[in-house]
Amino acid sequence: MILGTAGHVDHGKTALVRALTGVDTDRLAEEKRRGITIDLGFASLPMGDGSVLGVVDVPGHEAFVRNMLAGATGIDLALLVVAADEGVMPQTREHLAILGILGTRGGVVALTKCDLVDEEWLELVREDVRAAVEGTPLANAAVCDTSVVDGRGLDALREAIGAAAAAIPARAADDLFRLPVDRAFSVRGTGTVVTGTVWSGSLARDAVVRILPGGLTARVRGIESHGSAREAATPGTRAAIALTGVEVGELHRGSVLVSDGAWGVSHSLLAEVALLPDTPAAIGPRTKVRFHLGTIETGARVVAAGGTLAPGDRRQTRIVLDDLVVARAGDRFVLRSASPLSTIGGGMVNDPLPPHRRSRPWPRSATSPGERLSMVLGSSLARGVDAASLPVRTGAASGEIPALLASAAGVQRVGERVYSVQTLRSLAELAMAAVEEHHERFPLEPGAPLQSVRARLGVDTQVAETVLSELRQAGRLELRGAVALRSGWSPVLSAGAEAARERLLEILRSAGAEPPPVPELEQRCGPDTLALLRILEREGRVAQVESDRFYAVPALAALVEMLRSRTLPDRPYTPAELRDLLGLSRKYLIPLLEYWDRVGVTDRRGGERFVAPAPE
Ligand SMILES: Nc1nc2c(ncn2[C@@H]2O[C@H](COP(=O)(O)OP(=O)(O)OP(=O)(O)O)[C@@H](O)[C@H]2O)c(=O)[nH]1
Ligand SMILES: [Mg+2]
Repeated sequence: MILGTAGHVDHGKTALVRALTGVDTDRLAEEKRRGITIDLGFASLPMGDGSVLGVVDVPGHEAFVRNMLAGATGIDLALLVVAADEGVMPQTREHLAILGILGTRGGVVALTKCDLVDEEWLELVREDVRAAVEGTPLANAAVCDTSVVDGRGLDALREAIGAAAAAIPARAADDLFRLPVDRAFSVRGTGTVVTGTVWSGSLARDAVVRILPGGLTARVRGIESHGSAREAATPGTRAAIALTGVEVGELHRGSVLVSDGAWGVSHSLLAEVALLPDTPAAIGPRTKVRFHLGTIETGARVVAAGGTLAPGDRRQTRIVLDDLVVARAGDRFVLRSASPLSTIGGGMVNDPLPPHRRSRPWPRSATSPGERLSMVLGSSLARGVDAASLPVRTGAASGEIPALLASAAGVQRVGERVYSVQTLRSLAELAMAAVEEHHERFPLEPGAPLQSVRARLGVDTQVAETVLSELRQAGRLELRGAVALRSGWSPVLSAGAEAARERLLEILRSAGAEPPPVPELEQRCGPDTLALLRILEREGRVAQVESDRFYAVPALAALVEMLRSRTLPDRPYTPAELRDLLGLSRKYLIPLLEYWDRVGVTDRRGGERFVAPAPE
């Protein structure tokens, strides 16, 4: 669990951390010289129950709020410091607003420098503080009077911190690893080291990590937490991670270490944004703002549904970012104006990986993983969503995904992807429409070629197969070979077509061993000839011997009969011999022999053929 300080410059944050932990977190020469904190400082606070809190000490000076943000963003608990002699000051309020935007879940207020004021004054400051924390995450926080000069209140403060920590649920154990880097440096003999708060998941020694947004990979050479070597970095702890395979120059505050392929980077996010009520100006779609998420800081524009965002507004937006960012559904972020430099609002990520660069803002915010799942599936339509990306797209811990899918209504998994049942239903209707349309246009054909039905759906094969097989199971569709037809459908013959079919059969029957080719039949029986021949073929009344020649089945049978009666089964025959035996010209004989080879009546060996005996 991580405790982060907050409060106005010079109010005694660093002194208090030192009194509690023994660590002077102001380590920079410039910090020592100026007597203020500039960058983040880190310490460990052992608690009475044996646990250890990671402590992040932040600067209070208004010029360094961006550093404060990088530190405050991964914390569980806030330690708001208000100097008793000065009371609530501008950065007390700005930091409180930031804690609210970040959704910090609790904390403690320390009134510092109590040795400098009398009780009467102190009571006024307490009132002041109570009013300031109203409506913030510290509204119900304990308020402790302290002094690092006479040591008063430090034990009570420790206890209050312990009680606040106990009220906060631990982070999920089974989740995707993510660590936003807050420092990168190199250590002689060790190499590149980064530090940060483990936001989620665990990372083991020797694991391979990806460094986003660039996508470089590195191997974890060592892990340190609270000053000692560890086998793994665990969620909600501070960690220093030694990496091999990357130069220190390739990492910086804002880099994000991840260990799973599910994480992605994006130039835009869908998010709910709220502007603080007392922010000086509205922001339009072209207003440049600073965007802070984790330790990432970049320029951004906020495109809100319905136009300009006014102070106090809370709306659904698309955020367009200057740089690629790594985010997860449910992540909180802070928006600041570049000039004047101030915190103007912030919000929560709805979808970190919207399907299109110009995806529309969601109609409403979805705050639970289940609601986000249905929004994400709704906007992905027939593309579906990669199941592996669901922890990132919904914010649910990886360990919770099976239960999420099981409990979500209207969700269906197909292989590695997830679809809304509604999407699959409309695909099914599209498939039926394609089949119906084919029946309508080609009433003499047996059905729609499956290939064309699949192409019409325009989805990957596995989804198309699922849709078609569900239609089949529901008894709406029949699949016959390579065609699909509406169940119970059969070619519909008009009276004219019926007559043409009978005429065709009559012509082929009477032509016997030498039937006319299809083009000639078309001239005599009309343009539907081929379709009618196919119907006769399916009915078993004609057989196709070569591409444009069909035989009446009895005529073909008579030829086979003649072939068998005039040959011996164990002797090979040349085509010339067979021509004479059957009395056929070459033009008819050669295609017939090839046809008989295919159906097993004859067996070709070299240039000669054996005639197979009649089956029993
Ligand atoms: N008398 C008195 N002085 C204190 C107390 N706590 C801090 N100070 C003094 O207040 C000054 C500022 O303390 P810091 O701890 O550096 O303040 P900070 O809040 O960390 O300041 P920034 O990090 O720059 O925002 C120092 O000179 C401290 O010695 C206290 O309890 N009593
Ligand atoms: Mg300080």
